[in-house]
Parts: sequence; C-alpha cells; structure tokens
Amino acid sequence: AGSQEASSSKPKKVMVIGGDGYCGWATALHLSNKGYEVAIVDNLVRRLFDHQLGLDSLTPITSIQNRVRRWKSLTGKTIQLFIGDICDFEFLSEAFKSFEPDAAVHFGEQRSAPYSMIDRSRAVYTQHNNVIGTLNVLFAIKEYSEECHLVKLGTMGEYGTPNIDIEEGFITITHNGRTDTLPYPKQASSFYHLSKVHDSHNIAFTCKAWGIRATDLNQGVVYGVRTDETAMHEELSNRFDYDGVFGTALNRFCVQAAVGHPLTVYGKGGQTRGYLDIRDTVQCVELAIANPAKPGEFRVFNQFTEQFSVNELAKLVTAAGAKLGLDVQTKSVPNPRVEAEEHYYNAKHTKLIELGLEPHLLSDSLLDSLLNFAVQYKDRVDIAQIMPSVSWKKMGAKPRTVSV
Ligand code: NAD
Ligand code: USQ
Repeated sequence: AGSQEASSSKPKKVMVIGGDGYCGWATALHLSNKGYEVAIVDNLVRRLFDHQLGLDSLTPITSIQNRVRRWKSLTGKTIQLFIGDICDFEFLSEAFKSFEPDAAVHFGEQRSAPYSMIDRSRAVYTQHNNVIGTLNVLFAIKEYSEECHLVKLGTMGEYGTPNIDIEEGFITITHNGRTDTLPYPKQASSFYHLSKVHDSHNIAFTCKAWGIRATDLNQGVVYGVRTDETAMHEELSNRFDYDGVFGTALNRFCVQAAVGHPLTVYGKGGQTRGYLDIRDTVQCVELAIANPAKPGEFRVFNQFTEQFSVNELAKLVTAAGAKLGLDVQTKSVPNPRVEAEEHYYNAKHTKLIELGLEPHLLSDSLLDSLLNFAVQYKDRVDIAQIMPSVSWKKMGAKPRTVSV
C-alpha cells in the first residue's frame, strides 16, 4: 500500500467529514501530504460544545479557515472546506456533487460517552446526530457517488467486554448442528457507543441492499497529539482534550501528572481497552482508503495496537513522571460509569497489520514527550475540569445546565 503519489497520476479525492476534530484534522493533513485531494466537511459543533460547557483544548487551536490557509502557505496544497451539518441533506448533497469524492472518511459525530450521558436531550442529540448523519452519508453515496468507498469510524466499545475473545466484526457460530458467520454480538455501554452500533447496522444493510462499499473501523482509545504534519507549524496544532467529558484516559493522565493532580482511576481500574497512537489513526485510515472494500462489501477492522487496563496506564504514567521529577499520585475515584471493572479482554486486531500497518507502540520516549508536552502547556489547564461530572446512574430527563 504505497502513497497516492506513487500509485496513480490522478489523485484520489477524499472527503474528510469531521475534519476539524482531533482525529479528522490530523488525517486530513496526512492525506493531503500524501497526495490525495482533500475536502473537509464539518459544522464546527465540537467547538460549540466547548463554549457551552466552558471547556478548552490544552493546546491553543486557531480557526479551521486559518488552519487550511496556513497549510496552503506551507505546502502549496489546497484543502477545500465545506462548513455545514451532514444532518442537513441538502448541504451534504451539494458537497458531494461539487467534490465528487472517491472515498468519504466519516469522523463527524458526537464522540464522547460522558456527553451522551449528561441528560435526555444530549442522549437524543447524540443518537440523532450520529445515526441520521451517517444515514445521510449513505444516501448521498447512493445518489451521487455510487463508487465512493465509505470509511466509517466506529468504536471498539461496540463489542463491550464479553467473556470470550473479540473477533474483527464477525464470529462463526455452530448452533444446533448448523454453522454460520454472523455479526459479533454488540454490548455497548453508553448512548454514544450505542449510536455506533446503530450506524454499523445501517451501513451493513445498505452494503447488502444497494451495493455500497464500506469499511467500519472499530477504533480503540486514541492518545498522543503530534503527527508529522500538525507539528509543522503552531497554527496546524491539533486539539488536546483533558477534561472529564471529552478527555480520554491516557491523554488525561498525562495532563493530570503535569499539574500535580492525582490520576483519576475510575473504580477498581481493571477496565481494559484497546489503545493506539494518533499517528496510527492516520496511517490506518490511509491504508483503508488505499485498499478499498469491494462493491457490496461491509468490512470491519479492529483499529488499535495494544491493550491496557486503566491501572496499567496509571503505572506507566507514574514511572514516566518520576523520570521527569514529577511526583505522580493515583486516586481511586468512585466510577461515574456503569461498566465492568475486572474482566476478561482479548480482542483480535490483525487485519490492518496484514494491510501493512507499522504500529507506533506506547514507548517510554512517547510517554516522555507527551508528558513534556503537557508540562509545556500546563498553565492553560483548568483544574476544575479534571474530575468527572457526569453520572451514568443519575442522568435523567431533566435538562442539566452548567452553573459556575
Ligand atoms: P472530535 O469531536 O474531535 O471531532 C469530531 C468532528 O466532527 C468535530 O470537528 C465536529 O464538529 C464534527 N461533527 C460532529 N457532528 C457533525 C455533523 N452533524 N456535521 C458535520 N460535522 C460534525 O472527535 P474525534 O476524537 O476526532 O473522533 C472522531 C471520530 O473517531 C468519531 O466518530 C469518534 O467516535 C471516533 N473515535 C474517536 C476516538 C478517540 O479516542 N478520540 C476513539 C475511537 C473512535
Ligand atoms: N477512565 C478512567 N479514568 C479517567 C478516564 C477514563 O478510569 O479519567 C476509564 C473509563 O471508565 C473507561 C476507560 O478508562 O473504562 C476508557 O475511557 P475513555 O474516556 O478514555 O474512553 P471512552 O469513553 O471509551 O471513549 C473514547 C472516545 C470514543 C471512542 C472510545 C473507543 O471518546 O469516541 O469511541 O474511546 S473505545 O473505548 O474502544 O470504545
């Protein structure tokens, strides 16, 4: 799987939906750098959530317009911008008709489990935004770009934590003497993770019914911030969330260590998940695009490189902190979520490796540089945003407004 420059003269056009977000921005730049023609579709709602909840990225980020202007001035490469909501089918249709993508990478969803568990209206918003948005993308492909390959970001959380090995999308079962290969059982544990399950079902159905070609990337938890491209200029900086709503485990622990806050291990800390470096997110998406699914094929890849429990992550960050002279403490926080805290976990993840993925495993040097990065920006940390504030059990129909 070579880069686009090496493989053909006419660049492949890739629409990056959600291209202003954490994974999407890094991916858009990476694909543009590799010679793909890239368009970003985003309604900037993620920036609005920050304003509404009083949160901010650890790293300062400039507007999407400044970002793409800076990219152009540094590299000469153009990234087209379509600012709008993919739940608005008229807007999405115009973007498809004007850009005519060969592949659509879909990152454009509400992606926080805690956000989806704040109250009824956020739960409904999350499922509406994610499920209807994805349905619209499927209809746009059918109507305007039948050959377009959908590369959809799913989540490892679709599978939950079953007491057997997790396969890549499908499992072969023998029942009453008959055998079939069936979708792997789904046991998601938030309204957000459930939205991804619903998406997977809708995508699988349209592959069968309409011959759509799709790859569902069941991604694990992403960590890290710098990629080759975002490191080129401060105006290309990626966002880095550390708060209790949008921050993810390892990224949060690094910021906590940098500011001297005890690491927030929820409950017993045996929760085990698949993790990957953001530099591997961009690599995996490129591999999926360069090796498209066949018409009518619904492929599922488990996109992570290593498994860790929360306790293991806390230990790694404590050791890396000690090397930098940081005294890192850990504190068990009552678990705000409903999830197994001690469980079996063994998930397959070979399909992307077979396509050529060369993982950046979590090493001492990466942890050192992430911690150093967090230390560099520690004056921007709002300590009040660190503890979790959303409870799975206490959520209800009553709107929750944030007070100071
Ligand atoms: P993010 O919130 O940083 O980015 C998502 C982007 O999508 C935002 O810029 C947002 O404005 C945009 N968006 C949301 N709804 C939209 C709509 N209706 N129309 C247009 N744009 C819309 O999230 P992220 O961390 O970059 O995650 C991207 C994708 O990867 C998500 O689908 C997420 O579920 C998946 N994923 C993320 C992680 C992770 O650890 N960050 C792990 C596994 C899977
Ligand atoms: N956790 C802690 N302490 C913290 C934060 C998290 O113990 O301070 C625990 C959580 O309880 C959970 C695990 O760490 O058991 C992972 O939590 P997370 O917030 O890092 O990740 P999660 O909520 O699962 O969601 C993130 C992304 C989501 C993506 C998912 C991939 O926000 O978009 O789908 O990772 S996965 O986990 O594989 O489903």
